[in-house]
Amino acid sequence: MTLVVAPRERVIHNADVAESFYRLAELLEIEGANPFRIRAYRRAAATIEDLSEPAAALLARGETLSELPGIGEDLAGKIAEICRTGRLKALEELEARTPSDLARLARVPGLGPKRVKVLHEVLGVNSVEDLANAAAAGRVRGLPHFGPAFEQRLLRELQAPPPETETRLRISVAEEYAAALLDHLRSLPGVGEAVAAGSFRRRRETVGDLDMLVSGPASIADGFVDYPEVAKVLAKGPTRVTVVLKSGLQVDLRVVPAESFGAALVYFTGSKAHNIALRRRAQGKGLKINEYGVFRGEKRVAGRTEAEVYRAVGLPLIAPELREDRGEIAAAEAERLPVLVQRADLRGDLHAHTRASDGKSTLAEMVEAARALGYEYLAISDHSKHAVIAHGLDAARLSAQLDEIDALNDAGPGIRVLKSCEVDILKTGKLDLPDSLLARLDVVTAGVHSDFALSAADQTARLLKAMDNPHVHILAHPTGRLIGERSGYRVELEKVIAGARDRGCFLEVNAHPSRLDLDDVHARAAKEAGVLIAISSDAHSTVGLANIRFGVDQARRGWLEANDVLNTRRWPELKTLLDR
Ligand code: DGT
Ligand code: CA
Ligand code: CA
Repeated sequence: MTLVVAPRERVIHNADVAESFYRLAELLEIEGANPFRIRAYRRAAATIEDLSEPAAALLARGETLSELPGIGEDLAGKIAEICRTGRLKALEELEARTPSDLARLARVPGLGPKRVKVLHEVLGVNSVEDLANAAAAGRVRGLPHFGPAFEQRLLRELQAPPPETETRLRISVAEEYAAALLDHLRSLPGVGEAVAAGSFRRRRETVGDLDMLVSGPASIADGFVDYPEVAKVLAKGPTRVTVVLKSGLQVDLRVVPAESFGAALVYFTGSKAHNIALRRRAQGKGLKINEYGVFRGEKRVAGRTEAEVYRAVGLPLIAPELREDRGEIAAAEAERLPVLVQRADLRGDLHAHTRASDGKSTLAEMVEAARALGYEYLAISDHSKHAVIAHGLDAARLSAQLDEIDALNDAGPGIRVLKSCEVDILKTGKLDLPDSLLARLDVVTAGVHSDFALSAADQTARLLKAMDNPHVHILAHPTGRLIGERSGYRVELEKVIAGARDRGCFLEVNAHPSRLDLDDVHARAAKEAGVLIAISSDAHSTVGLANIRFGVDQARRGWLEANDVLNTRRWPELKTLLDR
């Protein structure tokens, strides 16, 4: 019998769709297209990036994408086109009529599409070389909004070596690649178990590469290299393969027999430091531990499951998130491992936006989505007025929103809608809204969105001053970092943590996969200081609510139990805790 194998199609990831839309927006901007159209593509890209499931999978299930926030019929059609064909005709046409170097120019720091448009139209600049010549000849400074200082800066930028490309992927992006790879691996004949191990399984905020582990026959390695996303095979032996995907992501695959799967899983989940500590412990008991099993002399005493491996060295199973050699082995030994918080422990979300500021969904849509998740409460926390680009609310608009929320709660929406605000902390540490208004809120989250360049002492004083205000409950994204984009502002976090404790304030683990702020280490420091953590989605659309699980991952890496988390409380208890 001949098996007919359907040709494998390239998997389209949300990152591919978003990249097409961002590129389209960029080229349209260079062309001077309608700003609303440009913004629509950027919003759609952001929505797709926020989806917790591939758009291609939604389409395959017959769901209508035009119901997603910010995505109308036209954009839904374009997403479907990308998912179906891997291409976008509108983008290809635009690329064909734009000089190829202009998009690259738009990425020179300080330039952007609008300036590139001017350079192209007025000076005929078509390439980086053209621009360098024009700047060197002093022809750039005379353009409106450019000036001599900008021209000098441009010259420096053009001479600087290209920035180091960030090669670590955010966990949310890695997850999409891992899920598609696991689907592929599980479709191969003879595959027993298949797991994405390594830093991915430990839920680190970023991953360097993916480490896939499967049990089954060695032939699986051949099926793996046929994966349509494989761009290059770096190494291939009978049971181990290393490839690079078209996206640039490196994937290591190991194929092991079922009796070694648990030992291999421990080994390839790591971390390396945890493995070394475990091996030392095994040696102390006269055992040898490696990726094939636990051995006493030549005899294998464990290896099929992870639990069996840990048991062989006298320990209970340690959750992958804890395997960083940060005291987990001693805690396991003493039977004092934390019972880690889980997504199901969360009773609500204390940080979400609506269209009133920079969200993409309406108040009613956000509330319904939170209800559908089974939450008991959702806080609506739009930005305050100082956040101008986020269309922040002034006192009058917030006040109107509070009335709207009262009316909504009266109508019995099946969930408690909490009145809240993400109020800006001004440079001085003062808040952006009057106390009289803050007093009307159920929960106040305060955050920094400007003046990142203060000294550590000034920034620390600013945050402490904000928490001095008795209306403030939660400090949002305490360091302000954006993973892969900018490091946090300079701040003495130990003082902020102690300050929060002294004032009865809470700290946020912002769950957006680009923030994850506090990070795992500082979340743990907060726990040890006795400060409760709010794990919050910071959702800017209905689909963004699902990001909360990335915050749960980091909280687990920070050893947090349900009791250490503010929003595991039922409303009556939460209400008591919010009475500062
Ligand atoms: P990454 O990829 O940089 O995000 O971090 P990992 O932890 O995934 O590291 P990776 O991919 O180099 O290796 C995967 C796991 O394999 C690692 O967590 C532990 C194990 N491993 C790798 N090299 C060694 C080693 O030299 N000794 C031991 N004991 N384990 C290792
Ligand atoms: Ca890895
Ligand atoms: Ca690896």
